Amino acid sequence: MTMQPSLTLYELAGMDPALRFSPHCWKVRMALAHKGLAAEGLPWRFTDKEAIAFSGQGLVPVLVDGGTAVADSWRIALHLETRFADRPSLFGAPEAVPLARFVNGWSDVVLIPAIARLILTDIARLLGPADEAYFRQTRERRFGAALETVVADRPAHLKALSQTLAPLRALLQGQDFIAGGAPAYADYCVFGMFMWARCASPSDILEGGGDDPVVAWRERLLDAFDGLARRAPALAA
Ligand SMILES: N[C@@H](CCC(=O)N[C@@H](CS)C(=O)NCC(=O)O)C(=O)O
Repeated sequence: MTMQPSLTLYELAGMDPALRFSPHCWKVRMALAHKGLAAEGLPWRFTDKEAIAFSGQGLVPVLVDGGTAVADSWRIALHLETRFADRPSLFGAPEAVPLARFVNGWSDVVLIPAIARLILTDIARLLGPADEAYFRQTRERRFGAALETVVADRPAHLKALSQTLAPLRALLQGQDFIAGGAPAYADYCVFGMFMWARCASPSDILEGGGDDPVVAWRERLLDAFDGLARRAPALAA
C-alpha cells in the first residue's frame, strides 16, 4: 500500500480551534479516513486568507500533500483517489465518479442553502469578532436579509429541508448507504452537510427520529471509522 505521506488539511474552525464545522472539510476528513490516511488538521478562520494564499484561492479545505496544494473538496477527493489508488476506492468504480459528482453538486447547491436557513445564526455565534463581521456581511448579501430574518421561520425551514431530503429518504429505505451496501464519497458529500449542522448548532435539523431512514443513515456514518465524526467536538448532542 502507498506509504502514508505527510498530509496537512486546512480546516475552518470557530473561535474554539477544536470546533471544525465546515461541510466541505468534513467531506475530506471522511475521505481521508476511508483511505486509511491521517492528516494534520490546521485550524483556519474566514478572515485568514493570507494563510492559504499559497493555494491560489481563498476557501478551505486545502490539502497539502508534500509539495502539492489541492483546493476544493471535489478536487481533493479526485487527488486522493488517484494518488492512493491502491487504497479503498472513494467511488467504487470509475463509472460511479460522475454520479458522485452529481451528489456533490446536489449537496452544495440544494442542501447547503436549505440547512443554512436553520443554522446561520448559530454559526455566527461560534466565530470571533472579525470572522463574525465577515460572515454576516457575506452571508447577508448572499441571502438578501439579516441572518436573524433568514432563520426566523424555523418550522417552515424544517419542513422544506424534510421535503428536499425526500429522494434521499426513499433511497435509504432500501439500502444502508447512498453508494449501496457500504459508504463511499457520495455518502460523505451529504454527510458533510449534516456534520456542519451537528458541529455548529445545538438543535437537530432532522425531526423524524428513529423512524427516519436518513437519521439511521446519519447514525451509521457517525459510527464509521471508530466514531470519527461522533467524537468530533460539536454543539448538538
Ligand atoms: N467548492 C468548495 C467550497 C469551499 C467553501 O465554500 N469553503 C468555505 C468553508 S465551508 C470557505 O472557505 N469559506 C470562506 C469564505 O466564505 O470566505 C469545496 O467544495 O471545497
